[in-house]
Amino acid sequence: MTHSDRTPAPANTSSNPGIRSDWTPGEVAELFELPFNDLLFRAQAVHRQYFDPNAVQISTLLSIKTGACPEDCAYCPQSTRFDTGLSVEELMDVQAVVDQAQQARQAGATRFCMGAAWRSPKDRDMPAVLAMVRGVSALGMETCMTLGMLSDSQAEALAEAGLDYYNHNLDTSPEYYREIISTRTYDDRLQTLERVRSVGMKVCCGGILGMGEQRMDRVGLLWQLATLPTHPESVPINQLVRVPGTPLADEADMDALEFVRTIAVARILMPASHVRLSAGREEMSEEMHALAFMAGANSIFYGDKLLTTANPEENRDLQLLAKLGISPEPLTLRSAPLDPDPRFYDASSPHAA
Ligand code: SAM
Ligand code: DTB
Ligand code: SF4
Repeated sequence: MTHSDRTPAPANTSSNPGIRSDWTPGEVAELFELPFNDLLFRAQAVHRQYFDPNAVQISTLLSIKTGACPEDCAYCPQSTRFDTGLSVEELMDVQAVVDQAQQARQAGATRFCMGAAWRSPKDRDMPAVLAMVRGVSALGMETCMTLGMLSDSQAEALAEAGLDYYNHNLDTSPEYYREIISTRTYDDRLQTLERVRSVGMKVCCGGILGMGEQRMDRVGLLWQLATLPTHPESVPINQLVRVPGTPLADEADMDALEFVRTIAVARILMPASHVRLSAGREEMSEEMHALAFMAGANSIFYGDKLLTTANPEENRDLQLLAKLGISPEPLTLRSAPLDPDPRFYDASSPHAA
């Protein structure tokens, strides 16, 4: 199945009057400065215009190639430059990846996100990567990959194989980026995003909060995302997972309300995009999750592992979603319905908690 066989995601172009790509940095900063309740009220109103407020999209992650990455991203446990005690794993077997996707599908995920610790894929890796896309796609799941920078031909090959989403994060503002990564530039990232877009794949692009950046950097990141010609369909907002051995291991705690504010501003700026409450949930309370969903987050990574670090246990998430009356967002892009784990539905009954 290729892209053209799929029903498009919600309208998300600058031609849609509700969706703007001409935000100014001043407007973004003003949103951040609103009184908290006013900000959340606006975010909720926008959220309800575009989405079911009681549904979250469920994605599951798998690291298909782990560690020994030549890049120097200061947050990342997979860089070869930092001693994080991670065991290096070569590119996985195609069938093993498809088996993991099958399990994720059974557990209720509608999207399977495959990540590789590469600066960019080598052409010799592409046949296996493309086979993974086709294999996971054949299960009736949406596919996402994050493999680093792409050439034109790699982007074309992934689109041709039927990859739905490509994740490539801007991570932070252009100014603060220089403090975090030296081995590739912001412009390199924008160029890969442009390549992904030009071959017709959906874009998953967001950033990390809690890396010691200032509010103006959060403004800068969201402004970059919200002024892309077409907003990313998926906007992951990660809270830094502080991994011992990385340069950011001892960063101070991120202010929880500032994190929620950032989600709310993202929701207002990019109303038709899914905003994902991404890494860092293991350290977040139920109340923090509830505020983030109230602010407009409507996607999560589900499953007890992110790429290399921990994510909340499935049962804990099921209980929380049940308490909040939130259900998994059904996958509408496929003709074949998914049959997720019935625990999802048991758990989302009002009597389950
Ligand atoms: N190597 C590819 C790349 O960097 O483009 C793909 C994999 S990389 C691990 C994907 C994303 O994970 C990064 O862009 C970053 O936003 C996020 N990430 C990595 N380590 C993280 C951490 N410790 N805390 C939060 N997010 C993290
Ligand atoms: C994204 O924005 N967050 C995910 C996914 N895209 C690839 C990765 C989070 C990684 C957290 C650290 C780890 O588990 O290695
Ligand atoms: Fe490598 Fe990606 Fe980690 Fe950067 S974020 S060190 S590119 S795996």
